Amino acid sequence: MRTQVGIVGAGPAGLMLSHMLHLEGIDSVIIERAGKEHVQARLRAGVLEQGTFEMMKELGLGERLAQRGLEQHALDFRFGGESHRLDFHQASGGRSAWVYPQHDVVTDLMNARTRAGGRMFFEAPVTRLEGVRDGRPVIHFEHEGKAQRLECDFIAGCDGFRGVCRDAIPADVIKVYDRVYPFGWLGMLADAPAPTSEITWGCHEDGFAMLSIRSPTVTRLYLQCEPDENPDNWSDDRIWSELHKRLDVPGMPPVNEGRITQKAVTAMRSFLAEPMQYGQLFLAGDAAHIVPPTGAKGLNSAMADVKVLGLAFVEHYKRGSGTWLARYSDTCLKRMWLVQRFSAGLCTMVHQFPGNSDFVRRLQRADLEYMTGTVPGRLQFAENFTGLPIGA
Ligand code: FAS
Ligand code: PHB
Repeated sequence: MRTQVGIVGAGPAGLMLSHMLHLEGIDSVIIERAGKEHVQARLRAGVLEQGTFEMMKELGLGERLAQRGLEQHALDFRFGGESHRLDFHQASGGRSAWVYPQHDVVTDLMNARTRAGGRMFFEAPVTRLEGVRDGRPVIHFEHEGKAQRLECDFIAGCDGFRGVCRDAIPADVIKVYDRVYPFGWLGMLADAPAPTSEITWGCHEDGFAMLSIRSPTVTRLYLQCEPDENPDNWSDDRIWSELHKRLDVPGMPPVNEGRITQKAVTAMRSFLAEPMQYGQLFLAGDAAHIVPPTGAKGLNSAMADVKVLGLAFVEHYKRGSGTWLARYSDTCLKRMWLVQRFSAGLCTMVHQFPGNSDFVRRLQRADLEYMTGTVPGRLQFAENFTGLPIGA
């Protein structure tokens, strides 16, 4: 079997890249180890940057987004017993964010690839890559009990943090940067309408909390917890009690309670691998980087990588130039370090770290007051939250 671009992974990065290439007449094959239903059902990110929203519309994926996406103009930070609304739409000169769950993005992309007859193999784990430096890359995978191989011009490693593609970069070439945080997020879905139309953060001395939105009747809720927390330790009563304590403030409608339909703990990590390319192998998305979900940058950074990589493949195949491919890693890393900076900075600002001194807690409060209460503070948050420019 042969294709121009072999793609490992059918998450948002792999699917979006395949869709972009198809629109430009470039052939690709996606190889995914999980089943199609499992990939589509995974609950993850919930917020699209302005650039991701525009990318989906430009690439013909905007129909359901227009119907179901909830445009966001501000975040409500709760600290000191008060609401501090940060209008990032006004501060950024009109840029927005959209609540549109990742599983809806994946569904839109999966439907588009299926309609276009895209070649996708599911329940097909990639076992190894061969020849990424000699100009004849091969992806080895298993499918329906048989060993298979895909010959290609290039390999896009879109196989997430626990994939195999990053390991194809030799240890004396790759450098990884890693920080694991001493807390996690207990994430929940509840059948309860959000009390206001805006995502709300609780920056409380007992720990962080967030109320986000998935639909007019479903809220996405998060509570800072131990990194290895067992969700079963959290009864519904304990969950609602902590959410009210960390989020409710006088003068604002309290959190609405409802049936909790999903509960899971997400670890918090900052990770980045350099370089993001090696020979004919190009890493995109979580295969190259992980950010704490605080800044809603995981999905959006994957899309930013894919936009750069897709345009670079178009330049190669349609204009015969390899300039952008050669610069892919540098282009993505320049933006990704700024995304790491924003995500890690927010995460450090709003969470309670074990052993935090009173001095550090007071600095956190000063950071929050500067970010929400000054023009430069609001502008810096707004530029990052709605999405930094994506370099070509
Ligand atoms: P993905 O991990 O989505 O996709 C990689 C794909 O590769 C998977 O389908 C996997 O099965 C496949 N794969 C792996 N190894 C393979 C192999 N050997 N062979 C074939 N296929 C293989 N981001 C936010 O912005 N906000 C959030 O609130 C948020 N919450 C998250 C919660 C959780 C529990 C997790 C894990 C992540 C969360 N993220 C969040 C980050 C998340 O959205 C990622 O950034 C996003 O899925 C990245 O997309 P991909 O790079 O495509 O990687
Ligand atoms: C989410 O809805 O998952 C979400 C919203 C805002 C954030 C992070 C995550 O800053």
